[in-house]
Amino acid sequence: MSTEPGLRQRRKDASPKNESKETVTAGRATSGPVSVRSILLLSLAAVSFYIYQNAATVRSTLNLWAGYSDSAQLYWGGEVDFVPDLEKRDAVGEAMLHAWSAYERDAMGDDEYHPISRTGSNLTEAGGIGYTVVDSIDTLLIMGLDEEYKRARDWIENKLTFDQDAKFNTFETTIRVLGGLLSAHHLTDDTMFLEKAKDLADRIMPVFETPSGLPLSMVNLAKREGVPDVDNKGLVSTAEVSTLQLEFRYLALLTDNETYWEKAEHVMSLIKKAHISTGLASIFMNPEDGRFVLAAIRLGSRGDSYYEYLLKQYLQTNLTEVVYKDMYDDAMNGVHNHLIQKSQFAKLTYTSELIPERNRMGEVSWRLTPKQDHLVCFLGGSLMLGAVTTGAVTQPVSLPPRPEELSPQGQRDWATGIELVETCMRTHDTATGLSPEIAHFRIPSDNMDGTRAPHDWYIKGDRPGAPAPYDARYILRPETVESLFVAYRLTGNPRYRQYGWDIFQAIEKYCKIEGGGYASILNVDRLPIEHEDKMETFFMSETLKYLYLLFEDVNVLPLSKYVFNTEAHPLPIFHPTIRTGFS
Ligand code: DMJ
Repeated sequence: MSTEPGLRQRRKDASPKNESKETVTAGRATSGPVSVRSILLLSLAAVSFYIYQNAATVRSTLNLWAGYSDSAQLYWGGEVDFVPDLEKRDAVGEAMLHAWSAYERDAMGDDEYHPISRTGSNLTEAGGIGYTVVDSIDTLLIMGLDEEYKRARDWIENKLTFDQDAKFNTFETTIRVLGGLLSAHHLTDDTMFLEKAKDLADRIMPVFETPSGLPLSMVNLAKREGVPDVDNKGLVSTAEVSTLQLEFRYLALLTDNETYWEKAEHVMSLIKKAHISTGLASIFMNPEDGRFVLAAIRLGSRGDSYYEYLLKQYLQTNLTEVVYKDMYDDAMNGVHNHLIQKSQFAKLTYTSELIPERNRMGEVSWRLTPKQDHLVCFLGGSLMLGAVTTGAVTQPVSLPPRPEELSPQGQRDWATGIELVETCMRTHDTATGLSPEIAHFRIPSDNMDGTRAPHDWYIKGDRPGAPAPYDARYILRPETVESLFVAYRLTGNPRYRQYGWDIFQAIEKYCKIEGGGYASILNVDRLPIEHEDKMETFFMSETLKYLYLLFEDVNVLPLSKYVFNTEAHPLPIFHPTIRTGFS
């Protein structure tokens, strides 16, 4: 896929690094009056402390000096730079090789990898389903890692079987494995991938056999049976049922089998029918009656990719299915009216959650909770992409878009998208430069004054000496770099590359395991760091892919021709031959 020679080829050609070894001659300290030196040191300490306490303010002041006024940030008028940065791209490629080689050495074929113990494990005792191999294979292809790709392909052809008598998560299996196979098929035209994809999809299809047609959360792949999620009383999560559509629709196109399309599309018609008046969706639905149940409303876990796929279904079929534009626009109005907030001090744009509460009379009220999952960081890029498509008054819009090319809603979404990307970057203002799993934004009622928390946000439960709370982890998630990739492709603004590079450097510094692979860390705001022995499959599938593409030639996988599924597997945009069955 690269327009440049593959990474292996480039590595052979690479000349030794020109490392300049600066010799510093330590001079003797000038023996000035002690008091002057002390004053200088004290002032330096005071300035450093002020910068630490007021990182966001200092950063915005520096941005203003550098010419990034608020409006300039929104409609980038600076130099548009779409030139590939091959050195940085290849550094990310080397990271992929470091991750993949360790997995291949220690755990080839296993679903998951543990880089510290150098072991692999499977999701169930029945056996693996190619979770890591299939999730990573298109990244190997895109990066030109041809030998690794060939071995991965051979493993899929000869060793992978979906005949596993155990229950697997419907959504995760679809986005990682079915999505990975479809993407590999598209990039190579190799029918082996399509055959495997059909086999897997046919084993998943029985999940749709419920009274409503909403798919069950789990599936037994050997028995071809949907299995209810007893932990959640048989309910299904909204994001999970509504994040299968890109994959099943593309499979329908490739196989001419409309059933895949119809089953997946029926879910969307149910969601439209069950419509909550705000345009938002609660995070659980009932597969018996196809309705929403009273539950939290949020853009984070169990909600996130519902919003993502509303837009992407509209994009996948080349802006032809207006029903998805309407549903997406409605949802984004709900997001703006109910979930978007400004932080107390630095006025950062963030998203909150709505939690339902019942009083003794059974009446429901909604509590606004200022909690933003790292997962929500997909939204910045998504809003920007929506602004130049559903929010455009002309097609195609310029890159970057001019305000007059966008509708009022498009302008609103563009602005919010850019602001959310900035906020997600501010959640990287931690000891490691990495963002936590969950950030809580400060509100007056939380009794956190400025002396206890230096930021507009904090990590709940993070106390000196106490074990790291769940919220403090960084598990190699992709959402911020996903948005940086989209923001860069739509603007050519080099600041997004710089942000991506900063995150990549932090990953290299704190998550890289010398013996091979990368590991999650338990607390992004504590040094020295502690690792957790796990490299999530989305690190190779998404995080490294988006970082690589951030520095790659923009003609590789252009957003005008591709939609990325929620696991970063690129699927082509096409013109549908099947008509939308609902409006
Ligand atoms: C991925 O599996 C997908 O991006 C999903 O939509 C959300 N969670 C992970 C990555 O964080």
